[in-house]
Amino acid sequence: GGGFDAHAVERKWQQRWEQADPFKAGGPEDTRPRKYVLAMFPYPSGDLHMGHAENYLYSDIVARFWRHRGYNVLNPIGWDSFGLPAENAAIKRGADPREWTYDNIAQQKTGFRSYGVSFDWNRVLHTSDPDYYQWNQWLFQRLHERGLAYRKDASVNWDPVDQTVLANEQVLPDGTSERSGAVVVKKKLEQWYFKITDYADRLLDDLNQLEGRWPQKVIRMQRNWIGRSVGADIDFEIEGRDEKVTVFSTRPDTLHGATFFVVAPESDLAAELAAGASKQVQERFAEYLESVGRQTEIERQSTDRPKTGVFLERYAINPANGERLPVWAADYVLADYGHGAVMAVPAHDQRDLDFARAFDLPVKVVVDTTAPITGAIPVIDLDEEGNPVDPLADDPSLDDLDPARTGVALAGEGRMINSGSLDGLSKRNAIARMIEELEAKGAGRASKSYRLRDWLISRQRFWGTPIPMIHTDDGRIVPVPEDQLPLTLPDAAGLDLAPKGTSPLGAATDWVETVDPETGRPARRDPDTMDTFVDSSWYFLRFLSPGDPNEAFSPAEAMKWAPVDFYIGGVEHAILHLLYARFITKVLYDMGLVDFTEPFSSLINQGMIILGGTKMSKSKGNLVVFQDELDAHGADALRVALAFAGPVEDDKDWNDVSTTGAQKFLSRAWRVAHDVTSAPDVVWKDGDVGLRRITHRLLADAPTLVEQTKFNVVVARLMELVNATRKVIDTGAGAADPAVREAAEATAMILDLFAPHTAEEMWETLGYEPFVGLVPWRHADPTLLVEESVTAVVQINGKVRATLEVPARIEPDALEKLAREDARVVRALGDKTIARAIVRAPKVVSFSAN
Ligand code: ANZ
Repeated sequence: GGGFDAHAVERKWQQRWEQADPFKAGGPEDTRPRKYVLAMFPYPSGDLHMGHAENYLYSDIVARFWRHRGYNVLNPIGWDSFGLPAENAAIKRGADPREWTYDNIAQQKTGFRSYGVSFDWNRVLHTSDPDYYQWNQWLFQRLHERGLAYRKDASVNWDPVDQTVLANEQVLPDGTSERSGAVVVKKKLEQWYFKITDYADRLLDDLNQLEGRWPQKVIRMQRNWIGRSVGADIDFEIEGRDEKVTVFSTRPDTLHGATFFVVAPESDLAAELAAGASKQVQERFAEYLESVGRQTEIERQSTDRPKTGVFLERYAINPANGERLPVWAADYVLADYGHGAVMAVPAHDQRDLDFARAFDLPVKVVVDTTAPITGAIPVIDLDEEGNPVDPLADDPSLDDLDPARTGVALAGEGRMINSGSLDGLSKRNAIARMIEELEAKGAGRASKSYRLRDWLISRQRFWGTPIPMIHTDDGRIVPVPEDQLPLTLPDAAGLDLAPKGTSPLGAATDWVETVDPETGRPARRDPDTMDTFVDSSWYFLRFLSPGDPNEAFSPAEAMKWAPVDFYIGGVEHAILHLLYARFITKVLYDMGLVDFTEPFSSLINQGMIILGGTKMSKSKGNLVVFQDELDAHGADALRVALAFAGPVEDDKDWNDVSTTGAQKFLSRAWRVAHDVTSAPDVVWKDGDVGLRRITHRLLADAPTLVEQTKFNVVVARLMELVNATRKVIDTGAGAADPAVREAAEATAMILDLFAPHTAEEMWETLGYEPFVGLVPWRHADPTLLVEESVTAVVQINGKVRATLEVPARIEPDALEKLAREDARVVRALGDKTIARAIVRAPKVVSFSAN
C-alpha cells in the first residue's frame, strides 16, 4: 500500500512552503556567510517554457545546495517587464500593455510555484512598477550630472518595422534588427546616449578578473565588442584649411608609405571639402553620397566589393615628409570609427591597395618583408645529398612581391625602408620612433581606438521608463525636479501606440506639457522612454532592499550580498546585458555606492533544450510545452529529467530527457524511505558497510560536483545509492539495518536539490519535521572513504618475495610499479633484471628475471 502520488505530494509541499516561507533570505541579524544566487530575470512573454524550466532549475539547485551548506542564501525573482512585445500585443488587441504584462507575470509566478523553485518571494520586483522605474530615472539623472548621459545628433540605427531606434548591440551581424528582423537603416536623429566609451578601458581590463569564472566565449565576445586598437593619432594639414585633420592609425610606422588620404563620405569634413571643389565634383559627390546612403552596413563593410570614391580636388600634407596626398571621399572609410578619416598606405593595407589599384594611385613600399627580423635563426634544411640548402634561395625578392602588380598588400613584419630616420627598424621600434617624432613636431601622439560606441538609450515607444528631462522653450534641457519624481507613465487608454516614428508620449498633451522649473514658462517633457536594458543593468541591486522608498538600493546591503556569486542565463546575453550591467556597476562604484567593480563573480550559460537536433518553436510545431510536462509527470520528474539530461552548458535534446525514467527513480527513492523500519534517532555508525561506503562517498563528493555544476553526475550517483539501498533492503541486512536509514536520509537531503517535493515527503516519512531543504549537510565519515584494500602477492621466478596492501581498484600499471619499487623485490632481484611481468590486478604480480 501507500503508492506515491506525485501531484498530491507536490501540491502539499507547495502549500507548506507558501505558508512557512522557509526560503526567505536571512536579514541583518543573520550571521551566517552569504551566497547570492541569481538566474537572469524573465521577460513576461507568456507562460513559462522549457528554457525557463532549465534556467531556474539550475539556479535553484545551487541555492538549495548552499542552504544545506550553512549559508544565508538569496535566490530572488523579478520580472523584466517593460518592452516592445507588451506594447505590440496591446496594439494588436487594442488593450493596455499593463494588462498583458501583469497577466503574464501572474501566470509565470504560478508556474514557478508549481515547479518548486525556492525563491525568496518577499523580494519580487517588476521593472514596470513605478517603484522600480523611478530609480531608473534617478540613475539617469546621476549619469547626467556626471556627464555620462548626453544628447547627440547622430546617424542612428532605425528599425523601420518597430519604428524605433536601436542600440548597435541590437543590430545583428547581418544588418537586421534582433527584435523585428527588419533590415536596419540609418537615420539622423538627436538622441540620448550613455557614455559607456568612457569606461572602455576598464570594461576591457577588468575582464581579466573574470578569467576562469566566466565562460571563455563570453569574455572573448566582450573583448571583441569593445575592440580596442592601439596606435597613434596623426594630424594632417589640408591645403587651404586652417584646422588640421586627425586620423587614427594602427601603423604609424608606415606613414612614409602614405600616398593618398580618405575621408568618410557622410562626414562633415567630406561635405566641407566637397563644397569647395568644382561644380562637377560637387555634383559627383552629391550623387555618391546618395548612393552610399542606400547601402546597408554589411554591403559597405564587405571587402570583395569594388572600391568606389570621389576625388575632392584637395591635398593633405604628410607630416613625416611633406608630400602632397590627394584627398578622396570613399565609403570604405566609416564615419564613426577613429576620426572618420584615414591615411592610405596601399603597399601595406589591403583595403587601401584595392582602392589604389581601382583609381591608379601610387603604391610605395616602406616595409621590406623579405628582410629577416631580429636575430631569428633560420632553420637549415638539407637536400637529398645532405648538403645545406640556402634558406633564402627560393624566397621571392621584394620586386616579386610588388603589391601594385600582385594586388596583395604586404601586411607582414620586416624592416623599414624608404622611411628616412626609420630605415632599418623593426615594426615595433619604428612605431615607437614615429610616435616620438610626431610628438616632437606636435603632429601626433599615441592613441587608442575602440569599436565600442556610446549606448543609445532613447526609444520612441510607450512601454518603458520616461526619460526624466524637460525641454524648455529657450532650448535648454533640464532635469525633472526631484519632487516630481517618479515621473510615471500616463494611462495608455486614448493614446495611439502604433509605431509611427515618434514617441506616443509626445501626443499625451497633458502629460508632456509642463513648466520650466526655473522660469515657470511652458516647457515639454522628453517624450521618449529608456531602452529596457537600463532596467536590467542594475536590477540585481534592487533585490537587496526591495520596495525601499528612499533609495535605489542600500549600499550597506550591497556590501553584504553583492557581487552575485552565481549568475546563470542564456548566451544570447553575452554582450548586451552583461556589458551594460558591468558598465553601470563601475559607475556606481565611482559614485561610492558599491565596493566592487564587477557585478557577477561567476557566470554560467546554460545550453538550450532542443528537439531532434533543432531549436524548438511554435511555428515548427515541435514545441514541448512546460505546463503539459508538469501536468503529465510532475515538477520533480521534470526537474530530475532535465538535471540528468547532460552537462549544464550543453544543448539537451528533448529525446534524451526521460521524464518517465525520472518518475520511476523518484518512486524508488520514496519507496526506500517508506520501507525504513529503524527509529529516527538511529546512530550513524552501524550497519551494512558496503552501503555506508556508497552513502558517505556521495556525501563527500557531491559538494565538489555541485560547485563544478556537474549536476547530472550527482543525479547518477543518487540513482546508484537508491539502487544499493534497495538491494540491502530486499536481499541484504533488511529494512531495519541502520545503514538503510542512513542512506535514505542522505538521499532525501541530496535529492532536495533536484526533487524537493519528493525529498520533503521522504523526510517526513522518515519521521522528521520539515523542512529537509534547511537541513545541514551531513558530513562524510572519513574512515568510510578509505578504499577497501586487498593483499597482492609479488613473485619472482615463481617464488613469493613480497606481499603488498593495495587498493582493491588498483590499475595493473600502478600495481606493477609498486611491485618493482618494493625494497624486498629489489633485494631479491640482486643483479638480475626483469625480463617479463605478468600482472593480475589486484592480486598477483609475477616477474621472470635473469
Ligand atoms: C594606416 C595603415 C597602414 C593602417 C597599414 C593599417 C595598416 P583596426 O585595427 O580595426 O583598429 N582606419 C582608421 N579609421 C578608419 C575608419 N574610420 N574607417 C575605416 N578604416 C579606418 O583598424 C585601424 C586601421 O584602420 C587604421 O590603421 C586605419 O588604417 C584604418 F599598413 O592606418 B591604418
